Amino acid sequence: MVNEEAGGMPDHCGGGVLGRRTFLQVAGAAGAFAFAPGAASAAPQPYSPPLNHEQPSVPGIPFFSYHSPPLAKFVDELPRLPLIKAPRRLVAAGALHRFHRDLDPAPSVGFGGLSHHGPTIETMAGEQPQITFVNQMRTHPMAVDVDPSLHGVSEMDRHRPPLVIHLHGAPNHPAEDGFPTSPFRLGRSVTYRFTNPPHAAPLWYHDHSMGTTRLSVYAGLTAHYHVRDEWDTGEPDNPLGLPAGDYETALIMCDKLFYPNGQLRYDNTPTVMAGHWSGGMAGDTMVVNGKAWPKMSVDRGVYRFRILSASQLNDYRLALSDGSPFWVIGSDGGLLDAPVLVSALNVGAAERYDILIDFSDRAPGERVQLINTMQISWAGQVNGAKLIRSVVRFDVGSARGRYRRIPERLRGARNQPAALPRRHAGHDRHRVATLNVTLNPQQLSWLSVLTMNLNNVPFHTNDFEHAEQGATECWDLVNADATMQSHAMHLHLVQFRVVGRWDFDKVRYLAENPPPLFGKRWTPDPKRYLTSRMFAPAPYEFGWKDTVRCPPNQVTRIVVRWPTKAELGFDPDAVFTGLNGEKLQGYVWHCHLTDHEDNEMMQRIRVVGSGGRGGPEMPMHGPGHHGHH
Ligand SMILES: [Cu+2]
Repeated sequence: MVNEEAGGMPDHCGGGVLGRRTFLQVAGAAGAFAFAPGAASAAPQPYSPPLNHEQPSVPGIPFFSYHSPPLAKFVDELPRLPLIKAPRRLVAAGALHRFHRDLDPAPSVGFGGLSHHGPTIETMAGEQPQITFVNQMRTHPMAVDVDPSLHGVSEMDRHRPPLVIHLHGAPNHPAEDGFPTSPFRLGRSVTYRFTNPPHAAPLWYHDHSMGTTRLSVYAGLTAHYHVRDEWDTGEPDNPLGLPAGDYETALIMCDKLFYPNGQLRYDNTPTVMAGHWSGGMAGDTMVVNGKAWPKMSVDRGVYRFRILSASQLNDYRLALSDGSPFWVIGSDGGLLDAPVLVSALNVGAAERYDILIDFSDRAPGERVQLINTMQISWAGQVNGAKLIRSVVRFDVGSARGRYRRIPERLRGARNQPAALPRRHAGHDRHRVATLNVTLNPQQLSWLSVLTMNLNNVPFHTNDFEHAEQGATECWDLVNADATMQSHAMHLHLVQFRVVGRWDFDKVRYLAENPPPLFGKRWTPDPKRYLTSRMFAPAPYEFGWKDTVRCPPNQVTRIVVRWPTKAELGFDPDAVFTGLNGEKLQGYVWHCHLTDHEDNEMMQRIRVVGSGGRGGPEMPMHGPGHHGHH
């Protein structure tokens, strides 16, 4: 089921040319998948995301990749990540963690006393929780995989791991957003006052240190941060009728690889020597909430699962093993207007989806799995890595659950939050960004010479993006990557909307617009190379998003409005002092495949006030610290 826009790509996005029609059609298409109020009798067809843009199957080199020791599935209970309201202080520290009953405890890192991941922070919309994060990490669990040839990485990172705290999806002050080149180490701390969004949303916090994010995220420094509001309260009597308490479960999914002794492993093939950036790590064991292939006992009722993919490379396509449908009720930035019935759900790295699964009609003793059917990335396949099918098994008990119905609507009705705005009212600027892999002559350490990048420029370019506060922009994210890799693009500070995707002729695009040497901006307009009509986003992508999947051979269009200083209550372009005394300015945007962001696929962006474009870059005499508190 693919929705197509009636026309091709419009000439430009200015003055609303992108088209009211586009958005209305898109919105109308979404309605077709949603429950119309009072139409409960007409059984809707579950939506299934199309398969034609996913990774192709390629022959791999058999026996070429390393494998974890064989592990029995579904022997460990799914751990419930503890909830914590308004913590004052969270320590990041190493600990031994057992990933499976039959594996020995292994070095790991976690927040707040957990040996892996961290507590789910529960906080209210509009609040500004102030939290002190302390770095007590000594030897990095993945010390052997630290690659000092990467930009921003040093030998010190092995035994004094850097830490950068980023609250993903929040409109934070730039000094409290976790600038990647501004880490703190053993014994030091930062105190951030986060800015919560104005409505309920499933955010998450994680390490964002330059060049080592993939290793620290893999080792455990990821956790949920759930913003609640007067409707999505998290209490059993919430006005939306959403499952709460024992019937609401946060999941963090990540495919991993283990040494026989239970230790986490990152070098998944002999082409990747430990200590050298690998391009992308594909595991062979699905770990959920820190346990390999766990099981969960469920009552016969409706459950809410808050899904976060902390995968480093692979996208997942989630489904139930018997094909029965489930509902998606929210995405990165909060709830959808109405539950979307699906038979499968694509989840890219760093994306969050909020889903409901109804076990009401199942017989006691029945078992059903949440499975993954997404073909793994090309690079992983070449190295012989295989798709991981099982995720978690649900064992249905005899008790009846507390929640027995799926809400018809989540927004726009009485005693509900306002419906999602249909679209931004116009577009002030059209921006093309290229996602590519390029030879980097300055980077001669094994595979990292294949630098992943945005716009053909490295992180430390002066030719980075400037957006204007209050401006609405449409971005065409052109996946020109010859390796057929799907990327997951993330913009800090904002929540955006997905407009749609086109197929394009990548070969001709590259041939007629050959990229110059790495370091020179390269953003050819893909308009002339489109080979399809616009595909509407999946109906579960219609809400607020901060991370978007950019499949291979496609142009993915998003629309983003940059907030103003007055709306934010602080200047998003304020010069601030990094933790090591350096003057900084701006935010970052990047691919959230952590191997990619660690090797240049990340850039700064400044969100300037009017007239700010000509202002000084990182002036030497800025204010010593920001003063919005
Ligand atoms: Cu990427």
